Amino acid sequence: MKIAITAALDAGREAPILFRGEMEEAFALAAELGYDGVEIHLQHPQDIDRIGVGELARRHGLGVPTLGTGMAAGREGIAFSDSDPAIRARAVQRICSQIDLASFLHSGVTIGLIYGRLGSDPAMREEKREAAADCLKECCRHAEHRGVTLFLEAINRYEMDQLVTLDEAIECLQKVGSGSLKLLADTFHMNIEEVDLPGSLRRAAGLLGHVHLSDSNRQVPGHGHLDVKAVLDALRSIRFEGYLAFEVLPLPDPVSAARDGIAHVRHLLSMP
Ligand SMILES: [Mn+2]
Repeated sequence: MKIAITAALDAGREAPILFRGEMEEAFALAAELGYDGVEIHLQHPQDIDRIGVGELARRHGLGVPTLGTGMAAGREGIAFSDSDPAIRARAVQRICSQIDLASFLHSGVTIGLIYGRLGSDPAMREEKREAAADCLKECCRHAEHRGVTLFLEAINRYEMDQLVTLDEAIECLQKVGSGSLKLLADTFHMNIEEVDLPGSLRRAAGLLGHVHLSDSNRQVPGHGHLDVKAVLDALRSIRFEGYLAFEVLPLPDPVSAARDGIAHVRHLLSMP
């Protein structure tokens, strides 16, 4: 299993992004502390200099496991489930341009908040559910063409009202049925929604492509009360070989968090 920090040029105080600032600094910090990659969160693909970032990754020997896309949903209100077809088209267009960037960086693309909510009107829920799945299918076709993997994320009920558990996300993934679509398990959301974290991860065997690893309080592993060892053991048992990305609050400060998180996880991974 490989370990990544999360980084963004800028992010709100409450956003679970470990490092905020220039990509040069993010990659240098990740390399210095022994990480394997940097997960980049960005609103628009053109927000970063893709040639420069590709060069940074090569120079430091780091991967870019995935591009986080939730900012576009949060800041612009675009989503796959929107009842307005023009807004759905903008969301699909944004993800397709993220796929183009991911193809250049040998990265993946996360589909989280941009999948969108169903809302409270029962008459609209089924229609919105179908619309979101259709948007995802369209993005999968582009991803297949570009050789990029999309990671569909299950998100807790306070932020989303569909694909809340891993089982629900798996059902959607199987319905869409694309070789370019994998599951993203986020332990913060799972800690709220799942009955049994290791059991849910084992049911995702073969479908899981990426993990957002954070403790119960959205801090780095080891700073809360999640049974991180049990999560890592379950991932080992399903032979998960992707990235564990620390999608966490930068507490008490980014450098201490990055140092503590990797030390804790490497220690647990070294245990039988
Ligand atoms: Mn996440």
